[in-house]
Amino acid sequence: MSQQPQAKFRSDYQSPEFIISDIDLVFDLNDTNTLVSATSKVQQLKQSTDLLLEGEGMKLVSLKIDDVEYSDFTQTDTQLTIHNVSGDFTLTIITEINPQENTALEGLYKSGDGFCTQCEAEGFRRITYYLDRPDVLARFTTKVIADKEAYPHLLSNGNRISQGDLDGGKHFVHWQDPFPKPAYLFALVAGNFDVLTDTYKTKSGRDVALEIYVDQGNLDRTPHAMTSLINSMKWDEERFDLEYDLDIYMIVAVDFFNMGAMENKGLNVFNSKFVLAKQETATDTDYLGIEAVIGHEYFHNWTGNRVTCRDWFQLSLKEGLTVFRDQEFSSDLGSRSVNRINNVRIMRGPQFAEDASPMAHPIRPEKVIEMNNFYTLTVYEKGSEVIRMMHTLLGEANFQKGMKLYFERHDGTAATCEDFVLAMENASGIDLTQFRRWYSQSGTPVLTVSSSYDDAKNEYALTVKQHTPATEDQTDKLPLHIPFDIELYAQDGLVIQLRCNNEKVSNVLNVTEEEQTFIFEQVSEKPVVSLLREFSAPVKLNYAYSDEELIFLMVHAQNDFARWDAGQMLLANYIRKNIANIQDDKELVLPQSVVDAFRGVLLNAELEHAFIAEMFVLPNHNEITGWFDTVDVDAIDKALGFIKQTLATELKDEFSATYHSLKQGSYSVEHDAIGKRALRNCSLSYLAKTEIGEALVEAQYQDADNMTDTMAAMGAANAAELSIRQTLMNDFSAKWSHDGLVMDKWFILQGSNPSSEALSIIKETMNHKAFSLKNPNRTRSLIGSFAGGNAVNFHSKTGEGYAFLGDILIEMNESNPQVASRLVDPLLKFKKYDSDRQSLIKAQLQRLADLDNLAKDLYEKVTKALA
Ligand code: B3K
Ligand code: ZN
Repeated sequence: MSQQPQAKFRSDYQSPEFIISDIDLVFDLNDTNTLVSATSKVQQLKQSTDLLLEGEGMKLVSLKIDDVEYSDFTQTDTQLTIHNVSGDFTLTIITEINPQENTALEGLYKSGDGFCTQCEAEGFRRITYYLDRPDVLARFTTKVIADKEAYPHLLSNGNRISQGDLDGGKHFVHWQDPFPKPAYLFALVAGNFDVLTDTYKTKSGRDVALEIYVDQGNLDRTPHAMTSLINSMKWDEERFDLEYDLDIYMIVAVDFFNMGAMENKGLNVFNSKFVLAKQETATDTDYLGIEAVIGHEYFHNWTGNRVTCRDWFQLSLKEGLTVFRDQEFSSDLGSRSVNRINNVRIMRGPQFAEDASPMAHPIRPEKVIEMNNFYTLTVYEKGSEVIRMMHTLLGEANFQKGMKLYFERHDGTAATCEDFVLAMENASGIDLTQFRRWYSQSGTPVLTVSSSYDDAKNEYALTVKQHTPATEDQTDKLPLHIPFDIELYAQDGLVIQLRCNNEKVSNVLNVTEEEQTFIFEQVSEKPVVSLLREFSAPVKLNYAYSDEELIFLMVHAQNDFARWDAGQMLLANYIRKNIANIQDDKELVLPQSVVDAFRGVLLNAELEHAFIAEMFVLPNHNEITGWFDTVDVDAIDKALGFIKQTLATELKDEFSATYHSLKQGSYSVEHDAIGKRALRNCSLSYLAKTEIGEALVEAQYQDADNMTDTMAAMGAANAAELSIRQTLMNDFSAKWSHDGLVMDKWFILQGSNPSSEALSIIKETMNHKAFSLKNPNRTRSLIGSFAGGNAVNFHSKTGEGYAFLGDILIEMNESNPQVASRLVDPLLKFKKYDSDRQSLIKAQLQRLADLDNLAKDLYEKVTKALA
């Protein structure tokens, strides 16, 4: 490395020395040389007479103060300092940028034939020199000029105030956003699109124009996004009493995008993956993902845009809260238990893994080199769990009072996580002093619980110990305030009311100390306890459940989540046991009682179909990795294979009956129809492991009239390594090669191919005409699924998997460091593996560290891992 990137610390926050209240932007769009003129009203707030502006990768064409050329400035690669300025003044800067060459997809870039922007976190500084920090809020006007034929649609934030034709075949549209905003919420899009329009009447009676812009020819894949948007607007009014505030809401789908989507004020830019869907091209999971992401970006309009973040360390203020809101939205519209199960899987798998990795950080990080590295599962998903815990502690009514107070206090400003907690505390009167530690402490707490029953006194005691192991960023951990939701059951399955000190008490226990004992009275028989119901806190639970107790809970627990969790714990016990058996060369076991418990679930007509399907999803490789200090990749794979095979063989008749009974007529995305397909396809994935599988898979592939069923057939063939696999793969590729978004599904199957030939097939696949490392979706599908979802092949003892990823990362370090920095994650966790694998992985990290142009995204992660 030539120059070492510098870290920023949360504790160093200083309010701005200058602010910008208004900015007028003019863009003259050209592929390789776009001119940007920015006229800002600047105000000096502190003593300093040096105005420091951020700016990277562009040419400064001219600089004026109060309309007069000004030359008293100095420049570095990343900053422009204007000297000797004070009071109020107008600053006009003209810069030249090259969108065509912008492969990092930050700032202004070309996606296909169109132009678009991505400014969060620090992309605006690639457009013009600016106070690019979230606590500087300005009113923006934006005039976009471009060739009229190539770019008939010119979009930016806010409302259209004028438009017209210009010389040379150009035209312009002028936009004004009345809401002051930080630069990261700025957006511009230009292109030739098809548009789906609709209107929404807000509950106070205002009409909002809704417009979804997609590449030409894609209009038939747009209605679901529109429905999701309308549902989001309605839901936010009903549940949070929040209304939309502009006259127009636009969504643009683009093919080249580093993340899912972006909540720019009034003009969301979306990865086309989260907009486009029709039954022939999108799976049910895609449909649900679109609903969730459209909701998420819409909900940001209040939690993120109207109240934004003071500094980037506060990112979870908007992200944790908005994820909580989108999870509630999906749960209110669909199945609450299935949503909860899937969110908990993300926590227990990749989030727990992140918290145990060199990148461990609290939901409000203390130290950042590259902000884009902190759009993490910890900030988002654990951040949402922290909001959820407050919701659990306060209850819905108090939580909503807290939201009201938060908006009363902070609307139109840039706030902190502390501001949010204080509003919740003040509105509810509930003391959150200790709870605040969740914001500053990283790592996953472990709750170790033991119980005893005193039949002379009719008392049941639960002793709860909490311990948070040291993480790479933080050694000393304090006890947290953990809402611990429990329930007691009598042998007949009836719920036992919890009583302490002669009073009924809530199911949510307040665990606040390192060790605490809760004694429950009037418990007339030895109960079965259901612990950590609804995953009431993001912790690991240790409790010595017997098989009988877990099977009891699978049948009798009052809520679906607790039943699912009991099933998962039962499976976990046998996965662990069989991993040990494999290592000790012993026979593998899955008792009949366990098989019968799962048979009971499959045959239970009272359960939701989608829920039954979830019961049969085994913990995945990544989640299991988290249970061990040192991982035996091959043993995990064998143990999982054995359990899947045993359930498939033993329950073949039941799966077969389920499969045949759930065939549906016409396709619909109603939740019930999705549930039926989920269970039918879950049955297929098990049946694929039996002798009747191949024929069923082939027939389903041929008959399918929707992508869910097609992919289920292909996924089953892939996972079970059926001989039909290659035929199906060829057929699919011949049919869909023209459509990158659909081909992503095929690339994922190639990347996660369990065959020992996988790596050479993947290398060959990189030459497929639909593949390109320049497109983040393609890259994530093929390379991401290999590194993150094909453990046996990626961790092959030869080290070839690691070297392959190393090569890709070296290439992407230059073209798109943000995407490279996501792909590197599996390499960071090398401490989990045996010493041979550790040195092979470290050699790849070292190759990266030795690059003299290592981008700060990778620099931050690689140096942390190697430290
Ligand atoms: N706020 C954006 C994420 C921006 C990521 C920048 N690297 C999307 C979202 O969370 O809604
Ligand atoms: Zn978000």
